[in-house]
Amino acid sequence: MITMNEVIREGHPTLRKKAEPLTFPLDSSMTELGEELLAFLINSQDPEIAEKYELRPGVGIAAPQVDVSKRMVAVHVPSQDPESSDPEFSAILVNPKIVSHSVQQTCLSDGEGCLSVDREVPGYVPRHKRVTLEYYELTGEKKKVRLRDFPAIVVQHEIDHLNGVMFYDHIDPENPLALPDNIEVLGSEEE
Ligand code: NB4
Ligand code: NI
Repeated sequence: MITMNEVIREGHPTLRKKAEPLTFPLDSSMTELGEELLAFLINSQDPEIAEKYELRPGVGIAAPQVDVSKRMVAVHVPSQDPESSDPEFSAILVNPKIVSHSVQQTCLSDGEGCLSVDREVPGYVPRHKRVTLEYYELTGEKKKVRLRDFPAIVVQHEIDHLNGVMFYDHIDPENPLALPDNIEVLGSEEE
């Protein structure tokens, strides 16, 4: 089981490396890692399990964060509608790629955090509001999905990790709370 002990922190060189693409068929160690990354997110969102294992809640995690420099991430965004039990977007993404995106930008009103960053970094992180994402499932099946708003932001944060980019690289160092033109601020879902 992945816990915070497996998550590498700021300063670790792997977080600044460009991760390697995967080839199919995946070997079982990579399939297992994908499943473990998604299980970590689901566990981290369960208040009892999160407390017991001291997990920070997460909606996304990238393989480089557990020191595996490969292009794989997991995303688990629960439904905004508490009536619905199916998540808004939940997937293990292999070799994910944003193939097109809106000009319109968005950002979370409370900024972003990162499981690999043990401090608060204030400031808006501009993201594309809509993205078209191509990726492969663990089986090798190719997928293409359109995402917007929160799920799109999460996927952009995770793909950045595959390219050695941290969320605060996008914050305006002069004025962290400056809003670029053509940006919409999204009420953060962070509780
Ligand atoms: C990735 C996210 C940071 C901003 C905004 C938020 C949380 C993360 C990092 C965009 C992507 C992890 C991976 C949350 C969270 C909202 C939904 C459902 C019920 C609790 C959960 C809390 F956990 N960030 N954590 N940070 N990262 N919202 N939510 N809620 O996920 O570093 O690279 O369970
Ligand atoms: Ni992160």
